[in-house]
Amino acid sequence: MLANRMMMAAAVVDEGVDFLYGATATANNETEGAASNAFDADNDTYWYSFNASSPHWVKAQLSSAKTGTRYRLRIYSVTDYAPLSWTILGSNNDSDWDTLDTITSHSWSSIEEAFNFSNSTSYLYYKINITDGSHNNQMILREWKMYE
Ligand SMILES: [Ca+2]
Repeated sequence: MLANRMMMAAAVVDEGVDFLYGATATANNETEGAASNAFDADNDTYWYSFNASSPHWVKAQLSSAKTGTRYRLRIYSVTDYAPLSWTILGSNNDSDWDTLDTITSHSWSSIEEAFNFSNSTSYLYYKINITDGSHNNQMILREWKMYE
């Protein structure tokens, strides 16, 4: 029994600390939901870009640079206001951006999914740039978490 429990525990990914939590947040549009709602560890609050043209984006400014390699997105629903194509970008000057992950025409199986990417550079800024979604002029993210 104990051995089974230990095996189950080992199968769970230890993601560590979500370093986007509490980040200084900005977005292309915050008409119906503040950008900071994507970084408050509350699944009930969300960033909502409303009646805004694509791309929709949210940017996090950190107090110290972090080397992200994994992130989680929690969306509104798998069919409504869902991001379908996006890039994850990193910057240290809020001007020059490196593309860290590119997702195209994603098919959501759950309202929260995790994505991994290879990266060995620390960044002070992270941005998700959403180029396609289930609603062209609206976009919602409940949470965007990232881990080293
Ligand atoms: Ca939230």
